[in-house]
Amino acid sequence: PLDVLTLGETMALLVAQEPGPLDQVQTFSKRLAGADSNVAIGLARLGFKVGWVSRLGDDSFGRYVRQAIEAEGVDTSQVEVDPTRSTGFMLKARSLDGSDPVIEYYRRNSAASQLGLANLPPAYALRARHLHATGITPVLSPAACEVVAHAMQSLRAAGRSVSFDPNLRPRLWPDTATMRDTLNDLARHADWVLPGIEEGRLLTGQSTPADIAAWYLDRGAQAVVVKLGAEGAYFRTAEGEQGAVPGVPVPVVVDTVGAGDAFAVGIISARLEGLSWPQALKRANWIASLALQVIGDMEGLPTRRELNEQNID
Ligand code: KDG
Repeated sequence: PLDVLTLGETMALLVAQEPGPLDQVQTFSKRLAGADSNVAIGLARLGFKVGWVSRLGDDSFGRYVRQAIEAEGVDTSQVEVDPTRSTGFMLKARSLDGSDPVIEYYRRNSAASQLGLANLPPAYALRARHLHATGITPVLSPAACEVVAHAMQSLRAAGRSVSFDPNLRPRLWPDTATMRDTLNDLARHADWVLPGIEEGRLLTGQSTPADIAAWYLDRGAQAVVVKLGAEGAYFRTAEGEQGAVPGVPVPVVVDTVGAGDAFAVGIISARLEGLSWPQALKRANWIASLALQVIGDMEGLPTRRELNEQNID
């Protein structure tokens, strides 16, 4: 059995070692990028059994991605190698003031863009007790969108819990309306919806965290957690419980990418352990604060031992 299932594209990430425009950068270091595998790795570090479903090219980036994810103890038995397509990669600039760094994608028509129903055998999916889906996988292609929708519906129908992080990547969508409608349709199949405040505003047209949460609760969510950046996070449940938990101060924000995934690791792990929503938000804020302090997208994610030493719940 698996605790958690994720599916989506993971790319090689080339992070600039010096500031400046990407075309001027001389030295990059190679890491991993991919919201779904970031969450998988974070949960595996906390001792959960996690499966990550994807497709990779038969190339050096593909072998690197697979090895790095396997080294974290994540199950990659359902990862398909496509000899006809490449593994995607992306470049990330060095931001010196804590603002979101400039990124450049090389992922169009990648091996992972062809993810589809064939990649997720029902027997494998049903081994999981929780599915975490992100709004990045559905933009890869209609077939990738279909497998995400199918996974969400079938696991929920089987009584498993489902979380959904909209993870807006506007430049990958044809237009805002398509992005909004597709992601809101998917969110209907989630128990827990985890938008950032700006994402929630764009997707729902509401402005306050409470109204954004109410909008998703009206459409079938059991709980909504709205990420408020440095202010922390707000939650509201279908039972009417609500609250806010302040953020964990960070001395210097080194890189914002991956903080939302780190936050999801905190929420999912805490809820699967039976902790309360306020405890889950507290853990999520702490893990997100670690992600903000490293240049990679997943290097900041803590081990179970580091979490225990924190004594946060
Ligand atoms: O959430 C972090 C991810 O966005 C990052 O690791 C790369 O998956 C990625 C993407 O598509 O931007």
